[in-house]
Amino acid sequence: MRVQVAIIGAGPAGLLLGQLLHRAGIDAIILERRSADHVLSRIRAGVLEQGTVDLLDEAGVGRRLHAEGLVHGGIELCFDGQRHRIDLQGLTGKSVTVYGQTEVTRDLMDARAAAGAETVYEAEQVSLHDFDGDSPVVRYRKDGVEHEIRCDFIAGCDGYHGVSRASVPSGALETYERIYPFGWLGILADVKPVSDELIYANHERGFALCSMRSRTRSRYYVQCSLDDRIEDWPDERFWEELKRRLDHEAVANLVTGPSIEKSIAPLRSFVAEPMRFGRLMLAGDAAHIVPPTGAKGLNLAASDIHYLSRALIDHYRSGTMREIDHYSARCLRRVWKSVRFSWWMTSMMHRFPDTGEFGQKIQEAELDYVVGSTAASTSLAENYVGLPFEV
Ligand code: RFL
Ligand code: PHB
Repeated sequence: MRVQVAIIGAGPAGLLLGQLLHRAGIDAIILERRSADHVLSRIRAGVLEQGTVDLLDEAGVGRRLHAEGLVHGGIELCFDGQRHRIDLQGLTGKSVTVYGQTEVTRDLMDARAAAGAETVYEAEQVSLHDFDGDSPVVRYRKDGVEHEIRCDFIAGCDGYHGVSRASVPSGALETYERIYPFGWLGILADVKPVSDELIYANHERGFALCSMRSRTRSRYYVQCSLDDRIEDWPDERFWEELKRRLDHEAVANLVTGPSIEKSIAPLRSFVAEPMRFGRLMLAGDAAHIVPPTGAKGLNLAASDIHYLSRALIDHYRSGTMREIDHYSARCLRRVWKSVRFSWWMTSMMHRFPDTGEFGQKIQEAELDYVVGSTAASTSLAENYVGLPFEV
């Protein structure tokens, strides 16, 4: 079989690219290792930047997002027992939308099915070949049968553990990494959120985050040890720990209930450069990972797809590689700014085992400065709502 673009991975990056290309009349196939139900069962991101919302509108999948998404004009930072609001809307003129990654993925899957575009789920042993020349090839197995796809380009949207980045010859990629000495334990529960806006809490027992998926479904996280296992955290222990890390008002308003999902995620920053190797372009988590503290992972995947879809559309209109040639550098300028912001938010909000008294005093001064200075809160707000896409 022959297509113009072979997309590896049906996460938000791959599905969004597929939709934007489909609308531009470019034909693409998506190969996904897992089943559609498995992809939809992963509870991940919850906060969308305006640029991501605009891109989802452009892809024609914004209807439910606008009907059900919660528009938030601020976030709260909690430390020393007090909450401080960062007025995102007042400081930047922009807001964010709370709408789960699961819902974004479902909307994109539905649109793809309605368009009759092909996605192969449970594609096994996907392998990438000849992308350093003009005619890349992708092979995979499905139900015991070998398949081969010839294409013009391969989009590697298969996440951090995917095959795309791993197929680039060692030595052609430079990687940068920071592993944080803790994880996040997250739970989802069908209870009313504790507050109308997200609360990011710095407490001596560790970080906590109060988020939500809707007016009746809450998502909460606490910083945990990398050695912790889910079995160590029955619901009662989670709720007790969360309460200890929040202010009195939040504790009084917190509604608890049985968890419907519980998971532990390690935190890391990672970037692979460049993001293009011949006719293979990496996008989203396949190229970079950020700790979730800045809510940037899904949004970065979307901004990569913004640049990649434009570069591919330009290629098929102009017959040149001029935009493809700029793809990696354009993405990386924005990626590194989000990597910096996510690292900074993580450093400011968590307890690190080796901080020491001096480090602790610096963290307290930083928090006090951020909420007390308009310049500093504007900088946080500008990054949180999302830096503009470059042209
Ligand atoms: P994904 O979502 O990992 O999708 C990649 C897909 O590729 C498939 N795949 C393969 N397919 C074929 N062949 C292979 N060999 C393959 N190997 C893998 C996988 O099965 C999968 O379906 O990557 P993508 O599309 O780049 O999307 C990235 C986002 O999922 C990720 O950045 C966010 O979830 C990060 N993140 C957050 N981002 C935000 O913007 N805001 C948030 O509030 C936010 N919160 C979070 C998060 C991530 C978290 N975890 C668990 C990592 C909270 C958490 C707890
Ligand atoms: C979430 O709702 O899952 C969420 C929100 C904000 C973050 C990270 C995760 O910074």
